[in-house]
Amino acid sequence: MSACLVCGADVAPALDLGRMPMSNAFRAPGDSVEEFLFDLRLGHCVDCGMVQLMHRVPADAMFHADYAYFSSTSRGMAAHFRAFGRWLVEEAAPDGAGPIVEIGSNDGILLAPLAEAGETVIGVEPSANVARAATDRGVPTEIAFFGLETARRLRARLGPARAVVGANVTCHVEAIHDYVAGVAHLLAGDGVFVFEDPWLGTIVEQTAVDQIYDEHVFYFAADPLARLAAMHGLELVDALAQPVHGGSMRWVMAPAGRRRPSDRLARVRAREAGLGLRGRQALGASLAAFAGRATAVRDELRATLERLKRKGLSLAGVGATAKSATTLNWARIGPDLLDWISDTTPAKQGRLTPGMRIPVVPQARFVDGPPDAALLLAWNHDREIRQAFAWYAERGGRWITYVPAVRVG
Ligand code: DWN
Ligand code: SAH
Ligand code: ZN
Repeated sequence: MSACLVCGADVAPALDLGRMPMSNAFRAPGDSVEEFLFDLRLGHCVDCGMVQLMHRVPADAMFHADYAYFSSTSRGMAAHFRAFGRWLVEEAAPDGAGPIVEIGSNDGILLAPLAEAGETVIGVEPSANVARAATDRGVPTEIAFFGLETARRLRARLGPARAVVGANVTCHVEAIHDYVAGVAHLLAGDGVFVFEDPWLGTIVEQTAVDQIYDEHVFYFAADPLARLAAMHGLELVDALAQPVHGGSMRWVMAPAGRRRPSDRLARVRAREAGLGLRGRQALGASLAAFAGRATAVRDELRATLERLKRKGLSLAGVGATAKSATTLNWARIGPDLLDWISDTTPAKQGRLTPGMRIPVVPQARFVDGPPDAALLLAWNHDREIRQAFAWYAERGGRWITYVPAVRVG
């Protein structure tokens, strides 16, 4: 048992994925330093229901000046964030003075178009390398972990914020109370806190078990988030489903009593009830069923790759994602099965994947000499990748996917 990071009650175990490396700890070939491992274990709080990791990796071991994930590597995500920015300034926070503050702004994928449109923006990003990419494209960025201290500094300097926004960052923060207290302190009275993260509903429904990894400390659903908001004078007022990362949810919080909770939020709650995610007993049972399905998919994926390999097919992966650290290490898929994994991120190329140590190669390798079958590890960018590589399937190349189930195309 561990203590819930939100309410302090017991966390009941739901799924044990074993010893894992850090998901973005790509290694230099020949590096003999022993790899840091931790217990990747998912649980749910018996009181507030927050689904969370039972053991965490310290934030500064994951987010630093050699962070491997650059958000702007996907064109689909760039389009998503352009639309997100427009929605933010036109619909979510149309009026109000004060800056738009983005937490976890990475290489500026959301803020750059807003800055170009003349909005006052500032990013808060602890990973100095990706932050530098943002400042290089004109996005003012503070290199820091967001929390109450950073919020005080920003408010003193820039005034209360019209909007605080964060994509794929809130669920990453173990020190969640310091973080939400910072948001509450920084927001103007009529401001909004908008954040999107992978939604527990889709993870369970799609058996997307590889969304579970070190950086994802929390797996959000409405009830536990509403409780967290209330602990800081905020209120959960809206929820908008997003197609990105396999199925995310954009949540909106506002100072308590300032905005009427939407019908959309009520519908999301109803969907969560339908998926068995509300109430302790239902949640425990749903997560147990999810764990069973995830284990079956893992076994089938490994068996499928072994079968294709025995038939003499060459196999490789596409997308050295953080998620794939869970898939590959949990299923023990190594260089004996996958020759290499292609990835467009220069910071990952020439390195080995964490744990299983599969070489990461530039995408040109896939173009020059594609494998007989390709494991789509960046399955959340399925459409973008299949379109870019339409020639691959036309030439008889076979895509292997595993969310929600194993499929060889
Ligand atoms: O939450 C997080 C999300 C936003 O990003 C972070 N904790 C870490 C990271 O997770 P991920 O690595 O699982 O994210 P993606 O977006 O699935 O990563 C895609 C990877 O695939 C990148 O390394 C880029 C690469 N890629 C590629 O090689 N060819 C992507 C596309 C679209 C391509 O065509
Ligand atoms: N928002 C981008 C990046 C997501 S990756 C996107 O959606 O593509 C998560 C980012 O959050 C990383 O760049 C990481 O350095 C940053 N991060 C992690 N903890 C943080 C914290 N406490 N405050 C601000 N940023 C944080
Ligand atoms: Zn709790």
